[in-house]
Amino acid sequence: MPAARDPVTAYVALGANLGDAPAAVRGAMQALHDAPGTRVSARSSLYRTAPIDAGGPDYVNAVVQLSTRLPAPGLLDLLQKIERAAGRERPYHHAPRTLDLDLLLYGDARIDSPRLTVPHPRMGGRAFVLRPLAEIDASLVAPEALAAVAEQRIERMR
Ligand code: PH2
Ligand code: MG
Ligand code: MG
Repeated sequence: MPAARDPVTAYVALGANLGDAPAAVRGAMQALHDAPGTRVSARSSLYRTAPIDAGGPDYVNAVVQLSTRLPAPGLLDLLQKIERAAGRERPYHHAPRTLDLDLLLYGDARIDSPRLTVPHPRMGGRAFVLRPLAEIDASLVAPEALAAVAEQRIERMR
């Protein structure tokens, strides 16, 4: 057993564009909440979004805020385990996927390892990340950043 550590606030982006995408995203939120040492402390709405730098159907995207006692690599292991349980395959880069879980922020950590880069290097240019993130915590997203992605198609689902 690793020593207990203080909880860290982390943010995870969820995405899916194969199969029942809303169910996959909601199921992943529940799996994160149920995982040992981790709970979901805030969740955004679900959004329908146009694929960016990728083909295939529209995505369903969302962001959750976590309170986690896992170290960042352990949290990444958990995200990949939940992706695999949802039937995730990786035939090629940016292929349509049943579930994608990306670690955006882990406290105020800066991580640059072969497995993991935090903050997520591409989050700044993506409306499908910035809009749901701003819904949870507007202080994390500059208005100029939102303005810069205003032309990307994104619609809150009801
Ligand atoms: N994920 C990608 C590439 N493009 N586009 C949208 N709209 N949503 C995504 O989650 C997404 C994407 C790679 O992970
Ligand atoms: Mg991704
Ligand atoms: Mg990913």
